[in-house]
Amino acid sequence: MDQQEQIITEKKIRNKTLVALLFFFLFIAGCIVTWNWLHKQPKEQGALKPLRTVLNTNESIFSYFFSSRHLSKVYPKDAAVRRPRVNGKIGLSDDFDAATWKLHLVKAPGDTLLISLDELKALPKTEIIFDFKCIEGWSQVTHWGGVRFSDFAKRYGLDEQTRLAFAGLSTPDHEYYVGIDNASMMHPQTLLCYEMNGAPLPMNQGYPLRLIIPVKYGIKHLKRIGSIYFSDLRPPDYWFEQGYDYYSGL
Ligand SMILES: Nc1nc2c(c(=O)[nH]1)N[C@H]1C(S)=C(S)[C@@H](COP(=O)(O)O)O[C@H]1N2
Ligand SMILES: [Mo]
Repeated sequence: MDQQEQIITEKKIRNKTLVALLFFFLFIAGCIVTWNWLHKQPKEQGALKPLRTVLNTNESIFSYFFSSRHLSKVYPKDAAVRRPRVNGKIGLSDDFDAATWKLHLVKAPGDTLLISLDELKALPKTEIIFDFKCIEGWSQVTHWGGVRFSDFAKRYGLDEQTRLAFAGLSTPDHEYYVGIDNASMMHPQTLLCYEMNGAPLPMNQGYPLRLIIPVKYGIKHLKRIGSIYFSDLRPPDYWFEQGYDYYSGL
């Protein structure tokens, strides 16, 4: 009796093991088939089409839950690194003439305001110390100062413009450019930034003016802003064209 029970048990174990192995191989085969299928799909805006669909779906879910009352975590000043890493250099050409720089604020086609750094510095200054996150996987607590984009929008009468879905920003040489939803632009922690660690921005960190937008990954923090315009259509975006997520929210 005891012996028989044991035999049945062993048989059962063997059968179960076989079934488990079978499922395992079916799973692996499924992965291979899916992988091959995925890589035969057409590209859409730099990414394989099914992946782009996933990114776009995430975007609609995350932007639905986005709230300007939700703030990124802030840190004390002494938590900030003294010499932040310099990452991208696209659009920071050497022939840039800082002396003649002005921000081109395109309110409408044919209606562009030229704004100097001193005019921006005359607006209320806001500082933020937060964990800057790059999509490549590193992050750093860094300290920035400048004018809140929402304060800037109020000063320059951008009510109508910021009701459109997007802002488009670009370097003076148009080599680097980003598109950002205006809900994120108007977030209270989004800055037109002219200071790092209490000093003017270094050249390679975007002097004279960069974007600091803690609700987004690093790719959207455009250094050396040349122009800003507004649109209901998605403005062109450098990394989006390389297949990255357009929204890139945190
Ligand atoms: N003009 C410009 N801005 C840019 C980039 C760039 O290549 N050119 N790289 C972006 C990326 S990917 C990151 S992570 C941050 C890095 O900012 P930092 O160099 O000040 O660390 O800047 C962003 N802004
Ligand atoms: Mo980045």
